[in-house]
Amino acid sequence: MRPSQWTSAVAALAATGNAASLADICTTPYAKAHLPSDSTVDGITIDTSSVTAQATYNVSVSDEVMYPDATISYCNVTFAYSHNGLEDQVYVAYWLPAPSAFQNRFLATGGGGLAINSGNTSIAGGLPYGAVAGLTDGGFGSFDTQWDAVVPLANGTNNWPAIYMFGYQAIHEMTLLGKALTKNIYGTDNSTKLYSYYQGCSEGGREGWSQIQRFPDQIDGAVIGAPAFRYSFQQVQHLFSNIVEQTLDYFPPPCELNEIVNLTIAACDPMDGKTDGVVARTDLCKLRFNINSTIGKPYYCAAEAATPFPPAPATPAQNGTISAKGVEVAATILAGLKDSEGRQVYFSYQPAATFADAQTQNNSLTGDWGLYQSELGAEWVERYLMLQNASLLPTLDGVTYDTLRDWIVQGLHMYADSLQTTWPDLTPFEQAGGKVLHWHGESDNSIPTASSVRYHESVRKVMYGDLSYNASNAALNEWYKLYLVPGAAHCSPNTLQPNGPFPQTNLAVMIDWVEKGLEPVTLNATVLQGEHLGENRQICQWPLRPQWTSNATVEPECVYDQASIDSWHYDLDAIKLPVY
Ligand SMILES: *[C@@H]1O[C@H](CO)[C@@H](O)[C@H](O)[C@H]1NC(C)=O
Ligand SMILES: *[C@@H]1O[C@H](CO)[C@@H](O)[C@H](O)[C@H]1NC(C)=O
Ligand SMILES: *[C@@H]1O[C@H](CO)[C@@H](O)[C@H](O)[C@H]1NC(C)=O
Ligand SMILES: *[C@@H]1O[C@H](CO)[C@@H](O)[C@H](O)[C@H]1NC(C)=O
Ligand SMILES: *[C@@H]1O[C@H](CO)[C@@H](O)[C@H](O)[C@H]1NC(C)=O
Ligand SMILES: *[C@@H]1O[C@H](CO)[C@@H](O)[C@H](O)[C@H]1NC(C)=O
Ligand SMILES: *[C@@H]1O[C@H](CO)[C@@H](O)[C@H](O)[C@H]1NC(C)=O
Ligand SMILES: *[C@@H]1O[C@H](CO)[C@@H](O)[C@H](O)[C@H]1NC(C)=O
Ligand SMILES: *[C@@H]1O[C@H](CO)[C@@H](O)[C@H](O)[C@H]1NC(C)=O
Ligand SMILES: *[C@@H]1O[C@H](CO)[C@@H](O)[C@H](O)[C@H]1NC(C)=O
Ligand SMILES: *[C@@H]1O[C@H](CO)[C@@H](O)[C@H](O)[C@H]1NC(C)=O
Ligand SMILES: *[C@@H]1O[C@H](CO)[C@@H](O)[C@H](O)[C@H]1NC(C)=O
Ligand SMILES: [Ca+2]
Repeated sequence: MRPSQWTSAVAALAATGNAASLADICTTPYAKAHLPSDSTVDGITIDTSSVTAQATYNVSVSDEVMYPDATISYCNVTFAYSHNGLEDQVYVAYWLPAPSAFQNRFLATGGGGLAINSGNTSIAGGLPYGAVAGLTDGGFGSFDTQWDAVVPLANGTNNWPAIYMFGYQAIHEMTLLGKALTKNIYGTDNSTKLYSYYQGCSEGGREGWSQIQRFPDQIDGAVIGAPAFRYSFQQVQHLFSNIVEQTLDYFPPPCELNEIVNLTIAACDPMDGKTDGVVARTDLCKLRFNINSTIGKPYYCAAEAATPFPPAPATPAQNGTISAKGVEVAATILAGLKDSEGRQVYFSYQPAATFADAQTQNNSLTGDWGLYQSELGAEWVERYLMLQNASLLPTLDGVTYDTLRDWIVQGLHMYADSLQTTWPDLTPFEQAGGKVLHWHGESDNSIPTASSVRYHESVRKVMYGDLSYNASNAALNEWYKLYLVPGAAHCSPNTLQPNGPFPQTNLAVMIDWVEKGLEPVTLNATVLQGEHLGENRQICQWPLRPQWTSNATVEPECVYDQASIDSWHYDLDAIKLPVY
């Protein structure tokens, strides 16, 4: 094409709402001319002067766990809007593929911890699939500002708009605006369906459920990992291990608990039928492994520097033998929170997960190990329940299992309609044709794997309670499938179980399901580290559990095992109302 033909081609395409290249659409005037209208979201005003558009070409993304390696080019379009009546400013960012790469897809993304977005990580995951992807800053001040920077407004005064923005509103608005922007930019005609997806893990997983539960028409397919939902329980759970240590008055050197984990992995690995370093059946481990057998075994760890995430202080070299007290701490943590009357309040991580919340602190003055506050748990109580502008509690003195129970109930009262995110009746979403792939690492050390099992079970009972167990699971699994990922840690592969599979291609699987009707049975996964790097694996669909017939077999049989299924369910008899 000669330059003059090029120009007229662009003009012709532009006239129909299309454009020829990434450069053509990636200008501020073009983005401004194709903004969504204010009426896309009730009660907002878009600041047209805030629009930016910047193109990036041929950037490589690699070693991501939520999508395979790729080279992507995109236009980053950002703009701000405000809520009428509030003097706020919310920024959204969208990464748009070149028109030739666009495949009629939109992907909403979320964050992790107290961040409402994942920076440039999750948003890049749409580009390999020709999707526009979006994120929001929640109105918290900048794309890098976390939610806790704006809560409370002052000591004792909650920032309710920010609570609801984080809870569900910001992702909802970003999704509506993103879908409208996408249609405008690419000139999608009204008869062409724009497929809409969500992908996120941890807090990002909770955000995904927050949308499905409230906005049934918004998302065609959601890929949800290890969601931080049942929020009031989940956040207090982070403090439980510290209170076990305080109650039992024993503060294990981290190495002691790490060796208990290593011995647990070694003992429970073969229970799934294949000795490969992966505990694919933590349920059998829970039923059969006696953790007391680790007492007296030696441990040694070299000195280590502090790490920012997960946050952990520096540790000196540790050399000793596993004590009965150390094992009692581990066993009490694994049994889950019980109140002083012995009633179950919540449940814990699976055996073979590391004891991340049980972190103790070396006192360099006394040389002893002592109490440390698990940050997410402590901040939840101090900032969001006590409404104090601080990230740690002043002290854990006097805090008991009953205190933790009461904090859970208090959080339930305060945030049942904003953060809890366990509404179990998904009938509207199901009737709109929505689909969910929900996955959770079986060795997750931050969000109990049983938390996902409980929610799947709650939805099953609420929606299909009049059917038999098998018939109701079959009905539910037609559109909402749960997969427990053998050996996987929190939203990531696990260095302690490197041969485990990881479902890196979830979005591709979901797209095939939504757009081609290819319903997954086992979940596609890949080994992402170690000697089997790159090999394909399949993951069994809940409630079936993996079992290998020999060391040489690559794929498991997916078996029905009632005792195993039962081991995932808890009667939370300390809480006198349904806990979904
Ligand atoms: C991006 O890569 C493609 C294919 O290799 C190449 O044709 C193009 O020139 C590159 N673009 C830029 C801006 O480097
Ligand atoms: C994300 O940001 C990092 C750090 O600035 C940069 O190295 C990386 O290339 C960015 N990724 C993408 C896909 O733009
Ligand atoms: C998109 O561009 C804006 C404005 O330049 C920038 O602040 C933001 O970090 C970018 N977002 C991403 C996810 O790259
Ligand atoms: C909360 O404390 C931080 C310092 O930790 C301070 O920067 C911020 O201004 C305080 N916010 C309020 C509302 O007092
Ligand atoms: C699409 O539908 C909207 C409202 O339903 C209408 O205003 C608009 O003209 C239609 N666009 C096209 C290209 O048909
Ligand atoms: C546990 O095993 C891992 C290797 O799988 C090793 O790096 C670590 O040092 C072990 N921990 C202890 C306490 O021995
Ligand atoms: C499987 O492999 C482990 C070691 O990798 C070995 O100890 C075990 O005997 C093997 N099991 C069978 C049935 O061959
Ligand atoms: C482990 O040992 C403790 C005493 O140290 C005992 O109370 C407990 O019952 C033992 N657990 C098992 C499963 O044997
Ligand atoms: C650990 O302590 C034991 C007994 O004191 C000693 O024999 C061993 O050498 C020590 N190991 C290391 C690595 O320091
Ligand atoms: C704690 O640190 C101090 C100083 O680094 C050291 O002397 C002491 O042995 C450590 N305590 C333990 C239990 O390792
Ligand atoms: C707010 O509460 C925090 C934690 O209790 C305290 O450190 C801070 O000084 C208080 N701020 C004001 C303005 O009172
Ligand atoms: C399944 O995973 C393999 C890598 O293990 C990948 O090559 C393949 O494309 C994936 N299938 C789907 C449907 O995404
Ligand atoms: Ca195994």
